[in-house]
Amino acid sequence: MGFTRAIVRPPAATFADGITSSHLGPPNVALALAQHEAYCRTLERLGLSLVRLDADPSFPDSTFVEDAAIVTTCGAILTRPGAPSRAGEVTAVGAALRRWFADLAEIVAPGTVDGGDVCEAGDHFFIGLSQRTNREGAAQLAEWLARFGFGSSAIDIRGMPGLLHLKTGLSWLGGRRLLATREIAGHEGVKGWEVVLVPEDEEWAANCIMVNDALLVSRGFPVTSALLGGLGFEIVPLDVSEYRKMDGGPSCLSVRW
Ligand code: CIR
Repeated sequence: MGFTRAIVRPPAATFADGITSSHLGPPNVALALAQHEAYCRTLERLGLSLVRLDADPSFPDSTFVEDAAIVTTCGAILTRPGAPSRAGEVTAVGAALRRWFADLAEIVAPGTVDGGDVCEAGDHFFIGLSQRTNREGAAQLAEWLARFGFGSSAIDIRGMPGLLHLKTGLSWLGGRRLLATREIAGHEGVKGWEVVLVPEDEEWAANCIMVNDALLVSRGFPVTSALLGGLGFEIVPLDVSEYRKMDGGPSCLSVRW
């Protein structure tokens, strides 16, 4: 079954005050808003109904809604983001989700989880251990997933430079197939999975999202797009340059179910 809904939230005027390690300079907020609108239109074209939250200037990173919740085919759970400045973001996302998921679960202290560290792959979930997601949070999530019969495996990315979240370097391509950076591909957590390697010098394109039959990929990575197009996907390029400046890729901008 495909996705029918997504939560999105535009960046606020304070967007440039968010956390970043990119050294790409400050984002242009007007351009970020235009890119966000195009992203929303793409999701709508692919058949999704959007829940649009208001921008919140008190949370500069709150456009990255994916980090605040994980939604599965069996239920939803609010995270407890690892960056203290982002902790309050779950309130608005939770309020929106309760309309569809009355018994919303939540990660509790001392656990921390960012949704960007959680890669759904059908009935299996890969959970990244990162600067944002700790062992306690990952264990809580794994236990909650197991209640519905979902499996999970942990992948420690703390020694992998350039990866803020697991999904910065890993995406599900359907079935038993993944797209991953070389380092993640070598991890025992993905053993038994078919891994398509993201081409060298295009590692940023490893974060893509499968929405129904299309694959939403960052624009500007032609080798990756050609590779993925060759696998039979409709490739939909997304302009996310301003989000990249703040360490965010295509998946971060929506919570989909
Ligand atoms: C942060 O550092 O938390 C944000 N500037 C970027 C979050 C990107 N989210 C994601 O990859 N899921």
